[in-house]
Amino acid sequence: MRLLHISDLHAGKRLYERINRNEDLIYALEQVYDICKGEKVEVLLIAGDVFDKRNPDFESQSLILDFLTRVNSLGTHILLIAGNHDSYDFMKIYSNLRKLSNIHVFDRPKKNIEEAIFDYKDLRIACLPYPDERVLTELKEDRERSYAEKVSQYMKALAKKVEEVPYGILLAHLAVDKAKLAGSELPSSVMPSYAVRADTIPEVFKYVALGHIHRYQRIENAVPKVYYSGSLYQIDFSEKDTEKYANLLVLEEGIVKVNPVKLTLKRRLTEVELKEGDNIEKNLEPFTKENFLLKVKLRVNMGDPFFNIKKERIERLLGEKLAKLDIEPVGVNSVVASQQEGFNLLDLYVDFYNKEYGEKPPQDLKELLQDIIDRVSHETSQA
Ligand SMILES: [Mn+2]
Repeated sequence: MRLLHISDLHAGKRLYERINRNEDLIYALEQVYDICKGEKVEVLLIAGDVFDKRNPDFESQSLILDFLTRVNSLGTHILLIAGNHDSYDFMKIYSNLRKLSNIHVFDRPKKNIEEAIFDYKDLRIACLPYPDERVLTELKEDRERSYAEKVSQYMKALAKKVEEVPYGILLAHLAVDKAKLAGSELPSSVMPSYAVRADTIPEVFKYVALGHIHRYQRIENAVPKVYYSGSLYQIDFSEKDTEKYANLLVLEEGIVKVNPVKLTLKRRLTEVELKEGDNIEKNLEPFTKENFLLKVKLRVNMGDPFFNIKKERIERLLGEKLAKLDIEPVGVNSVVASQQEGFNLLDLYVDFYNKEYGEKPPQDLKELLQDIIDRVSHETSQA
């Protein structure tokens, strides 16, 4: 039997409020659909953060519903839990889908453990939607235990339910300690009392499908196979240059084999730094051909008279591919300094031209510029 584990779809995500990422999500979901079809996946596990916001816009709702119903039409069962970005009450609306399909939505952690269990053939999946601290407290008032301890306790109760079955699986949305965050090799900076200790994940689970952390990884210091499948596309620049996966699980002879399937990206997020004197066209040209979203860091001397021209050239060259232009000023007082040292505009231009084109400007261009400078200084001195 084959299962597929994905998470962190973040439908409705916008970068800098301006760039709608739904086309990146649709591109990824198309691949997920193809895997479900091609590999004859029987159960699709979606480990939370389906939507980016608590009140998703209509376009995002429509694309999610379209995806869920299409996968359902393949005969694949879908298990979906709420993440911290999702609203419990909103996901509760989706839980009605099970009445007319094989789409099973678990909107919040349940007091009655039975309601968190899904059975299918020799498979039993225990579902733990994002355990919000408030909900956790409602389940059991316990001032002695920390948040992480309460979550561990809840996992233990779920584990008891899967003891008797060949394949017990946990589907959860939470932060586990020692997990690596996207875009960083450093371990999770989540407060210790909020990160669930990996060594408290019950070993009775044959596989633990996690959502929350956007970087694909196996949690090494846990006994069972514990995986974050990661987000389906690079959600923001903290995930730049990272690869994305769906985790294909093959259940055979009592064990779960894990086969990550690499996803291709609609748009790759990357960062470019342009230093003073770098050739803008030459440095940005590789990114103009393929599908990128770029953050450009422009280090600029604040006295640079060509600052606006440089900015416009970058904007013109990249068009919609430019997600953000960060200006990093260097040497704020350099204009004053350069004047004191006897630099003039013509020298600055010659210097700039030389750096940009690798040669001195032609004589007639220099004469033209000198003429303009002379006329301007003449006009202004009369004012
Ligand atoms: Mn997320």
